Amino acid sequence: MKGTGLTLTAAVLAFVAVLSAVCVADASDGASSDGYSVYSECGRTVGGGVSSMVVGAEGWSGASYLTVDVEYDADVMTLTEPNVLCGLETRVNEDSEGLFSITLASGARPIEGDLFELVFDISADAAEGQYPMFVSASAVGGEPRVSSSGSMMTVGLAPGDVNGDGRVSVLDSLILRKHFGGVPVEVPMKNLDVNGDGSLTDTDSRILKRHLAGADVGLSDPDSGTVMFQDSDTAFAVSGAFVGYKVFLYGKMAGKEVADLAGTTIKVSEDGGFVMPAGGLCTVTDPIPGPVGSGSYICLSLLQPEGVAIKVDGTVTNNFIVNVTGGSSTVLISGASFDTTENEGSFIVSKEGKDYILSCITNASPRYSIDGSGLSIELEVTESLSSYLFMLFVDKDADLGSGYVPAIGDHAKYKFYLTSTLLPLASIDLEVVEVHDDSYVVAVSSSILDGTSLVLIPNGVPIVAKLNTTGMTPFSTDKINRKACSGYDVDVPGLSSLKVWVEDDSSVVVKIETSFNGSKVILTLSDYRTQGLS
Ligand SMILES: [Ca+2]
Ligand SMILES: [Ca+2]
Repeated sequence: MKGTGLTLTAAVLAFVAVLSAVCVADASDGASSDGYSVYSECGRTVGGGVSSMVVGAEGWSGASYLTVDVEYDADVMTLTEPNVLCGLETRVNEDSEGLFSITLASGARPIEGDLFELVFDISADAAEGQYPMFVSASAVGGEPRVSSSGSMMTVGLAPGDVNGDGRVSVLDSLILRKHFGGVPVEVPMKNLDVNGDGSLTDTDSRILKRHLAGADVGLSDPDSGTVMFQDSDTAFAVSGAFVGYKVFLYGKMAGKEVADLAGTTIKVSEDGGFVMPAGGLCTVTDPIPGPVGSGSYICLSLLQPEGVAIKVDGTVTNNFIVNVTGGSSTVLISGASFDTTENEGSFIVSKEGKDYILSCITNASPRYSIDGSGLSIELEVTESLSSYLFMLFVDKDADLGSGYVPAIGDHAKYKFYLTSTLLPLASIDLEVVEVHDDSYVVAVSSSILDGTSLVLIPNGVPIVAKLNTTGMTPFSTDKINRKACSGYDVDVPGLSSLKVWVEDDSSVVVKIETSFNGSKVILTLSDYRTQGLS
């Protein structure tokens, strides 16, 4: 059907430009001096017990949404439930072994304070010690911001915690009293040795009683310390490691060199643990590969023909934001035959006798290859939310751009809404600022970013679109922006529904409603002025 891809084309290009502009600013190191951070606090339990972690955020004003990743040691703990602690709308992006990722939308409220709690079952054979829990956050809205930090999950008894519930309380004292009164108790005998001198005596009971009465008997937790992790570009701190306790590095952190403040190497034992030195600060100096410090990218496909599948890193995706753990990502498009064109990033996609042009727009150093399994796109994703891949499938017979000749000063105001994401309604303003023989330059500004970016658009892609409705029957007549409009159902292969409203006197498309991957896309043209529209 002629013209059906047009409005999507112009405004979606603009939308992608907006998103890419969101991401061009230099990555921040998330230092607290910038005024925004994530924090976390972990509980304490014994092997076989349950513990939790609370994650919160401070100072992300202006962020439309915040994606928070938590990385943990899946060999030692199992995430049993996430509990949202704030009134924000949330979406879980990933909940797999060792990685939990959630996105929170600000709505009308700031993203501030305690955000969510994660509850973990600790393995019964977990070694006593402390396990770093890494937290990283990235925001969209306002300036691009990324911050990382973390805290320690402690496995093992606090001195005086006789029943191993993570707290020193009157319950512990009661167990000791039972034991010394000759009543059998169900806790390991070593737990009763409150002062750790190897024997069970009245002294243990007395020390605990005095501690609970508020006396300083040396039962408080040891001094806590901080492990500084050196990411590829940034340093971030994981706090709450107790001096003299063993800290376990795991996964990608395992085997990294650790040094104390003076730069002296600290011995890491075979189990991956090292003892937190006096003074309470040490550094892990090797760069640590993701997910902490690695990327997410925006992956958007529109007008995908039916039967054409897109897999990201081996998984069918309908995620708008894709999290990458290794810095690189592979997108595989299958279910059709593919051919190259003269332009890198443009392909002919043939499906059931019909040809489409696929345009890929990305800033992530793509490497394209076509083989028996389909079209593969390898991407290098460098910073959180700084990368994007946009794929647009257009019917090869569609007549793009007829009737529009760009002129300086032409402008169009779009509003874009995608129900499956947490992005708020975005307004996107376009203004033509330069005109060349085969392309024109549009200044793009939007409600979801600061400043203006310049985007080069081929002359074939119009700033506003017209739809020739000759012979079509409207399903409705409406007033949109105080102008008489008619709505039409437009038949497009691969799209279950596409509704288009055009102005009766100009045939300009002012509203389009469709869906892809189960979410509704609504695009409206709220205001425009063109000089060369025939
Ligand atoms: Ca206790
Ligand atoms: Ca004792």
